[in-house]
Amino acid sequence: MDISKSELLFAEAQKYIPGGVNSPVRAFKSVGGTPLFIKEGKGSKFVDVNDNSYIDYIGSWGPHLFGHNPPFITEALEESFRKGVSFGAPTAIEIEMAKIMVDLIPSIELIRMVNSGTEATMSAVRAARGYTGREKIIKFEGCYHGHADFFLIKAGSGALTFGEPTSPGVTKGSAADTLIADFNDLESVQKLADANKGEIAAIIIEPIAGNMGVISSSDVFIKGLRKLCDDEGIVLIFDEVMTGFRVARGGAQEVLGVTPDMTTFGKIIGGGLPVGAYGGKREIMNKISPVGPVYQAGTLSGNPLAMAAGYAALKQIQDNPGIYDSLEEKALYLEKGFKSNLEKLGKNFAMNRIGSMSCMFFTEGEVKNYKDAVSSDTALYGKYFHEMLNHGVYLAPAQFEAMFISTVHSTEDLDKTIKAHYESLKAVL
Ligand code: KE4
Repeated sequence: MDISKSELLFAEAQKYIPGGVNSPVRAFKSVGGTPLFIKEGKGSKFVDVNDNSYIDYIGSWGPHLFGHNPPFITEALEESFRKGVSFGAPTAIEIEMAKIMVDLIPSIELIRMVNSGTEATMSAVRAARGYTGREKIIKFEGCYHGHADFFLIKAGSGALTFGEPTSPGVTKGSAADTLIADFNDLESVQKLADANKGEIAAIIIEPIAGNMGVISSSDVFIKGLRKLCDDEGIVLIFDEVMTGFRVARGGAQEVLGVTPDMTTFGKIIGGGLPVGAYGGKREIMNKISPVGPVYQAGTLSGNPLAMAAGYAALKQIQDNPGIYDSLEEKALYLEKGFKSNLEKLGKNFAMNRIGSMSCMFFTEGEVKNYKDAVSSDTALYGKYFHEMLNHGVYLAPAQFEAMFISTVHSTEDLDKTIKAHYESLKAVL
């Protein structure tokens, strides 16, 4: 496959941008080879600068629930940008956006728009610290909550992929208040709570993790976590930047049947534009400036252009709850195809899937926690990734990520992907 134009652009990009990319996971570092420069997307596919077309399963790392450039989002953008893209003053569409989020997520009483998932999670933690007057937080090894200093300790996603789960540049001071527990291990949380009585402001978790590959909380664990937070007066924050409006209309909190005190969002709620949000109980959110003393701000927060795209996406979700049945059908079809291939090849690689978010791990047996996940053969994943690319299927360029299906992935796309999956595994095994 000719990728010469991407090679030229990548060489040029590295002269001006660290690693030639504006976000590390795009650099293909863990799978090797040259990152493909994409020039346009349409529906379930996008095309690189050498006009190679791919069925896209990253969907911009989650935002494209409806595929690339769905008409209702492009039309909303066209109508909006002619009136001005940002005013730095309140606009009516910000109320519509907040209202629809409150309507769709029962645990949200008040919500604040920001510009990324990172901003959402760091602001939620600050709100919890301001509300409780406590300083420590608990996060889980392998979970990724964006790149705020105090999260980059044993983090997932790119931090895990590049083997720097604890990033240089994060000071001992900012790391000191971050305690690490083990995902799906309630005892590891209880131990930290007992050892830090009355000092823990919040526990932040990806209730269905997507940054160490896909791993769901067990029922016992997540319900135990809710009870522990109630008993200890700890704010429970669900980081649903990836799972919000992805795994169900009500997100992971609907799938798991557990109500957090706060939730963070991103990705899908921006319809592909930079939007994040954090929200939850009124008594916590009323701590946020200007109504409360906890400061948080953003020049472009809630700007009308991003709100237009995000609102169009959420309106589509609100008006068409049936899309989640269709997403489930497509994802189940693909999962069955993959599992049948694995059987034919005599491999029982772990496959975890919740709704239209899934991951196949290059390790045999079940993957139920971080330790299981990191037993995966990442080198083999890299070879598989490139084989799939050569078959016109674009997956996450790293084992510890998720694969996303959109409402516009056709049966033809899925059949082509299942075939490519079989050929690729046969070639690398
Ligand atoms: P952003 O700041 O990248 O918008 O969101 C950070 C974030 C927070 N919480 C969760 C659960 C997330 O998955 C993310 C971002 N996800 C990664 C993909 N695993 C973004 C891809 C990238 O870093 O380029």
